[in-house]
Amino acid sequence: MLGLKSGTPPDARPRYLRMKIHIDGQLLDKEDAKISVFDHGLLYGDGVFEGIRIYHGRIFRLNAHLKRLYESARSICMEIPISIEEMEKATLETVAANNLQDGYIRLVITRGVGSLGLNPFQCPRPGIIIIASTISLYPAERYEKGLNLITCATRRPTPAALSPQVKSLNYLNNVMAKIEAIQAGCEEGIMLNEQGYVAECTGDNVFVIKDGQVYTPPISAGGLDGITRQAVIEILGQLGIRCTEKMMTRHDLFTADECFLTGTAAEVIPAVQLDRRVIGSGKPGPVTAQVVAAFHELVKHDGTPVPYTA
Ligand code: PXG
Repeated sequence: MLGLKSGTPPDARPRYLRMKIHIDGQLLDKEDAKISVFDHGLLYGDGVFEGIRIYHGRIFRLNAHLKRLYESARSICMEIPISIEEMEKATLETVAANNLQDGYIRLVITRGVGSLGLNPFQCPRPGIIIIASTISLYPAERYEKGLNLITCATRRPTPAALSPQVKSLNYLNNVMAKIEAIQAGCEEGIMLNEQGYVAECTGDNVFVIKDGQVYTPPISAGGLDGITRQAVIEILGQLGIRCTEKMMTRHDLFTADECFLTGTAAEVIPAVQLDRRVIGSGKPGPVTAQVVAAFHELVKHDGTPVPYTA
């Protein structure tokens, strides 16, 4: 020891009440959940992840998240050492072990332990981490009044560098953009692609409403194919509101009647300013309110039930 004080005080709760974390097939107490400094997930951001919500005792669109996780892994030549069914079981067990009816699951698959050197083929086995906890991304007030956005100078990387569909452990591009937003006093930032078209936000997809119709950038603009985005497109269909994918510039946001963002952590949240310019009335609009209400209704029954634990 270098005489430094440890950052986290020991958990005073009895062992059975402590947060349990899944690592490589074992459920460990939070304090014991540790991985190697030689894991390439840490050394190179080499790995993939998913963020998933639990609402009212149901895991929202678990299968879609698992499919995306395995596709991200496949895209980076990483074979997850357990099947998708085993991953589903491990996820349900971790949620049950933490007695969560509402919360947030983080699945992390690292390249695994290797040597100092990029070569991923020297890492024999990917590491599996499942955290089931809670998340609150934006203050409650922002869901009432709407977010203020900026346009980030940091662009989404070209798909020729790395596919935006890979939810990799290297989120520095998004982190840099998030720093810009926060330093500008905003909560989220619009990210443009290399050509200057709107791709998405740092951790959310974006929708605008204009003359009663809804528009969102196509995935080919460089955003993640968001699972909340997909759910909202379905909701809009059920509400009889037309939703069109369209390449957009900042002009389309400045001139929109309403704007909202979607994401696992954010859910559906209104945005009322971009670059200090007011969008529409400057208040969350009626179409956004309808979508928010329908989304809250959807998450009550659309999901895999969490197994009961006494
Ligand atoms: N774009 C990006 C770049 C994302 O990372 C979304 C859009 C929305 O996709 P889903 O499938 O979640 O609707 C994401 C996902 C966080 C956090 O801590 C962000 C995400 C996931 C988990 C945590 O901000 N974003």
